[in-house]
Amino acid sequence: MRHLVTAALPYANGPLHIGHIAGAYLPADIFARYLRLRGREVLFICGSDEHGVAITLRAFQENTTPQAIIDKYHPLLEQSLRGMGISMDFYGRTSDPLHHEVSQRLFLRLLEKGWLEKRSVEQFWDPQAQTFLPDRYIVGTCPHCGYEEAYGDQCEKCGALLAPTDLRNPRSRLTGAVPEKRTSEQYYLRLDALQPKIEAYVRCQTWKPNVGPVIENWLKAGLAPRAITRDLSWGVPVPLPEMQSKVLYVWFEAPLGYISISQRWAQSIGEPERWKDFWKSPDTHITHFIGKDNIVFHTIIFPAVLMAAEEGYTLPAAVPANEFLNLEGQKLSTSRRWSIDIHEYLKAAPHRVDELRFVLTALMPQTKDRDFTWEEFATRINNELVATLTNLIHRILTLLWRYGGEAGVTPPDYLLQARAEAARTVAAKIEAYDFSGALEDILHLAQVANKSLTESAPWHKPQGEALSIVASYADLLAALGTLLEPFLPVRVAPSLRAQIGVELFPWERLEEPTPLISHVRLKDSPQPLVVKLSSEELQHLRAQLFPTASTSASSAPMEYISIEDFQKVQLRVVTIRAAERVPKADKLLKLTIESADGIHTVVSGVAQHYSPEELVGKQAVWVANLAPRSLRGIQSEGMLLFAEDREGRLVRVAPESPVTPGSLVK
Ligand code: B3M
Ligand code: ZN
Repeated sequence: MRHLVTAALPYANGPLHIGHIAGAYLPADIFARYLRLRGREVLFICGSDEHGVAITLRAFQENTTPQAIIDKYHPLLEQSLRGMGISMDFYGRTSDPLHHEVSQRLFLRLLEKGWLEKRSVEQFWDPQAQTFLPDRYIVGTCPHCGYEEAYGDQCEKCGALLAPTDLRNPRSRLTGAVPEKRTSEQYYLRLDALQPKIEAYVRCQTWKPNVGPVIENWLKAGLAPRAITRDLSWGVPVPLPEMQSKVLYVWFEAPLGYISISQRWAQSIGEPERWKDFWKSPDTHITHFIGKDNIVFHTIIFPAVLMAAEEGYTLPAAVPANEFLNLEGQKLSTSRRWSIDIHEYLKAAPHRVDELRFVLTALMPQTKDRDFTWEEFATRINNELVATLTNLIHRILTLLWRYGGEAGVTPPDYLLQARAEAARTVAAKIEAYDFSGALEDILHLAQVANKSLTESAPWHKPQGEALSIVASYADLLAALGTLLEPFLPVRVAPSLRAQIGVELFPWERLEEPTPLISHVRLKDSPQPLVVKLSSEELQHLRAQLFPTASTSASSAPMEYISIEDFQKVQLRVVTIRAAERVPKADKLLKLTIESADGIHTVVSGVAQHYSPEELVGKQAVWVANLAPRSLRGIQSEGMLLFAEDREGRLVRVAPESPVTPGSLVK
């Protein structure tokens, strides 16, 4: 069995964040690495998705060209993925002329086969920008769930696929103008006519529990013809003379990128026909790793296109979509700058890549949305990765070194059985796309070994006996050097193998309860594989990377409020008369302030930025009518305003020159 593994082609309009990695790239990488260790033939590809309105929108907002945007992000995306240890065999891009050629050819093929139909459609026109608005440029209220920021092609809240005409109160994302309807001609893919083929395909696959129902809902509703051309200038041009100002819909051509990128890979290894082994062969198993918002495109539309072409394309065998990872309780968003970007993490913590992989695997949103918090980042590293796993390894290595560093290895049967059993369950879970479960099984194996080592207490034995007890655990270390490779391949697994002088083993060997090695010799004194994250290091990372959700200077559409909304907030300048720390709360200061009507108490979370002395006698802006609340048992009235910069530093906001306490800010 041959495998093609793909991970969603990231839009080249912004950086990758932790949610992307946990959603698609890390599971794809674990899967591909595991298959290689199994001895399977694997091609793992990815590449930048360089078309689509997200990119044109970004260019419009930054007053630049789509080309400049993709040329900036394409290399950044690849570097971020490689930096995270994502082991793609090839990383391509959809602006590649070869990709244009493949997409245009498929379009013409579908036209020739009668699966496309030209329709004259009413489309939205932005009177202010003087342009047709692609579906995604229009926002409005979702008719299904009432979400007010739904896009014209899909509601990101409930997942419903939409047409812009479905939206209530539509408005242009470019200018905010109310769009007008105008007529334009587009090609439609006859998904309605393809439905029986799609159903036959869908019904003979097994889908993950969070994927199957999504597909079924679609089919139950009945598939409708879907426009696959757009009035846009950026994209793959429609290869027809009468449609020169139009391009192929990005969701028509981007998945074809999997094919064109495979072709580029084949060329790059000097075997230009090799891509056919993967795309024109029933012996190839294709797995697409994606996020949940991409399900319909990969399970219905893309297979429909492949089937409609009638050219013997291999169809996707599995689409193990993940749900979303949130950050500290909020949806990750590049435009709102609520995100931890991978290129920044790699800069801030270049030696802690496996640690991030570990935490993102543990928190992988496999069946439901999960939440990343910095707190948990630290506890998972310290209490699981280090305390359970790498400390055990280090403990064994250190004892081995202490007792002589070299010995024959004769592992007891129960350890061999435990390791073989773990290798089998880890494999089964990876094959079922349960990557966090697989990682837990490895941790469990470490716990078992830890307990047995403690019980056998070699430190109470004479040196010779102690050495042979400890050496018997070297088999487990040799196994971990391979078991950990899919999960922690950047530093941890290779360093473990180097320290005990072993190579990777074929996965099958791990599943047999027979010794992997008969002898072990340490060349050097052992080095810890991972060191705990101190609270200072955590704080430092947080300060460098912790996002500050911002609405200004971002590319998110501004949400306007009325002057009446603003006037509800009563802002006053006050003078800080006294300040003290709040016991046992290292972030809080208790401030006594003077306003027009007398003295008030405010608790402020600024103790890490200001000492009490620095604030006494100073003026600040106070939100006077914020409902009082109790913080650490102190009744806090209102709130003082501080500006927060990119590094998370808080700076007091005050009038340019002193004013009478209680003066209104308006
Ligand atoms: N460019 C990624 C996204 O929706 C989208 C995937 C394409 S896969 C062919 O964020
Ligand atoms: Zn909705």
